[in-house]
Amino acid sequence: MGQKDGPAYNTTRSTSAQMDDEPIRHDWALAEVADVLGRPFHDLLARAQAVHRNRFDTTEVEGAVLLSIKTGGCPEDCAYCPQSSRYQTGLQAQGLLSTEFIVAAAKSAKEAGATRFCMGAAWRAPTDRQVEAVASAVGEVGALGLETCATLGMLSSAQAEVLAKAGLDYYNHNLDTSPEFYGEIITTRTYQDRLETLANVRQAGVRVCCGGIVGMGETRADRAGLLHQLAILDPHPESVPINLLVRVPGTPLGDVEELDALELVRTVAAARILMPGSVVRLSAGRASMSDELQALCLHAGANSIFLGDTLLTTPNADESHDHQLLGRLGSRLAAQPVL
Ligand code: SAM
Ligand code: DTB
Ligand code: SF4
Repeated sequence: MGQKDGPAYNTTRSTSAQMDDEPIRHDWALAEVADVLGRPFHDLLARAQAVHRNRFDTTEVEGAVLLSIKTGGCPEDCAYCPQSSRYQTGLQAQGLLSTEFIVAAAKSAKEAGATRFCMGAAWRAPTDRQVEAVASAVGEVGALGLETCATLGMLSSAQAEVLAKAGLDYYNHNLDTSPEFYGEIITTRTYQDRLETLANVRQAGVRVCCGGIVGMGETRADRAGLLHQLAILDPHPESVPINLLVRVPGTPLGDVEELDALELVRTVAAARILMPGSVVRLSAGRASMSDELQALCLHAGANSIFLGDTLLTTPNADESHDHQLLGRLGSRLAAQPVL
C-alpha cells in the first residue's frame, strides 16, 4: 500500500472536488471536530471514503503483528488493562523475552504477511538497561526487512535517541481518551506525561503511532476530545490505532456497557477525515466484531489491522478468517510498508 502522491487517483473524484483536496490541517477547533464526528452518518462516511480514496489504495490493508515482550505485573492503574498488577485477571506474568525469541516471532510474522512488527512491554517507563535490550531486538527485527514498532511506556528523550539509533521506525504511545475523561481511567500518569513522551519520540526522529480506546463509558464529546488532541499534533501521528475496548473480567472496565458499534465507525471515519495522510488502524477489539462491522470500518477509512491469534494478552480475530474477509471485500494485505 502506498500513499498517493497527488489527487489523480480513481474514478470517484468527480463526486466532490472539494473533498478530494482535503488539506492536512493541525489547527482543528474542538467544535469542528465534534461537528465532523456528529455529522449525519452517510455524509460522514461519504466524506471519509472520499478522503481515503484520494490518498490511499482502498484495496490495501496494512498488516501488523504484536508481540508482548514483557507481560503483566505493571504498576500503573489503567482501568482497561489486564496487565496492571492492581487487578486480578488471572494473567501469567512474564519477564522480558530474549532477543532470540523475539526475532523468531518476527520471522513468523513476516511469513504470515505482516509488514510491521510491534513489541509491547507492560512497563510504566523502562530503565535504560531495558531500553538497551529492546534496542538490540529492534536492530535484528529491522534487519529482517520488517518495520519495527515498540510500546514500552514513558520514554525520556535520551531513551528515544537510543531506540532511534537502533533503527526503530515507530513508537506507540496512546493518549487513550479525552483530557476530560482521562482521570476516570488512569491516575498514575498524566495526559501531559503522555504528550511529553510523544514529543521526545518525535524529537528523536522516530515516527509516532498514537491513538486511543473507545467503549470505555466515555461520551461522544470525549471521543471528539481524543480526536482533537490527535489532530492538533504537528505532524499528525503517522499511525492512529483506534482500539475498541476488550472488556477483560477483573479490570474495572470488565463489565462496562457495550458501545453502539456505529460510534466506532464514526470515530474511524472522523480520524480519516481529520488526519488524511495517516494510517488508521482498526486495532484491538476485532475479535468481537462482525465481518460487516469490520467492513464498515474499512470503508470508513481504516487501512491497517493486527494479524495473528493474540494481541498482547487477549485473543485477536482469527487469521484465516481475516484473509477470507479481505478476499470477500476484494482487498488484500499490503506487500510493502504503507508510508
Ligand atoms: N505499557 C505501555 C503503555 O501503556 O504505554 C505499553 C503497552 S499498553 C498495553 C498499549 C496500549 O494498549 C494502551 O495504551 C491501550 O491503548 C491499549 N490497551 C490496553 N488494554 C486494552 C484493552 N483491554 N482494550 C483495548 N486496548 C487496550
Ligand atoms: C494499540 O493501540 N493497541 C495495541 C498496541 N497499541 C500495543 C494493544 C492492544 C492491547 C489489547 C489488550 C491486550 O491484548 O492485552
Ligand atoms: Fe501498564 Fe501499559 Fe497496561 Fe497501563 S496500559 S497498566 S502502563 S501495561
